[in-house]
Amino acid sequence: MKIKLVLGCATIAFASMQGAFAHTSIYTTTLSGPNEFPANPSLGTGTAKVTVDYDLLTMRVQATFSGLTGNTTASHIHGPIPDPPANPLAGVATPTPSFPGFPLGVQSGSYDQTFDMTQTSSFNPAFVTANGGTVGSAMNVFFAGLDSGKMYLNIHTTNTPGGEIRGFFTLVPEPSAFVLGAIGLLTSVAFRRRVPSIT
Ligand SMILES: [Cu+2]
Repeated sequence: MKIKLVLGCATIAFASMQGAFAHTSIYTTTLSGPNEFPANPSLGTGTAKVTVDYDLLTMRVQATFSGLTGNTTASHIHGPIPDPPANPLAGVATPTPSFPGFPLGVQSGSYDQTFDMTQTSSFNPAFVTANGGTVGSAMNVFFAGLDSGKMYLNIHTTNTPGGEIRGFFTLVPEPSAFVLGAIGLLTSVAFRRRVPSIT
């Protein structure tokens, strides 16, 4: 009876840990000139992070950049690039001409905005048209592109109109179900040892 109760607690703990991790995915990248196609010698650098909440269907975009040689004219996420990528280039997927509120006319700055991915306004209309014609189909293509490393954030500037720095997003690995399961099992063993043997 007591063992069953303890295992039940461990199971609940395991389930809640899974819940805390399961529905948000984080993708990160480093932005640079050599990452562009064609590569350029800019010494500008930056980082970008995308957090997708698959329950709320939101996407938070965070970026910082500095050292650009030109002033920013636009930034957005492009993709997905073709497979295999003869040319690792693709059209703009997010709002055009630039992310709303992205700092323009500067050589350094930062950005943080969350998009409701169920809204047409979160996409380039041409991207929706080219990917099934609905927000739902476009969203699926976008998220699949993130998962397969085919989406990149690009920052365009006055002296490099095609893009001065960019980077492809890659998924940040989560604690695996195996690790979480092992934690749950160890927890249940630890609890069982403390149960006094009065039966
Ligand atoms: Cu662009």
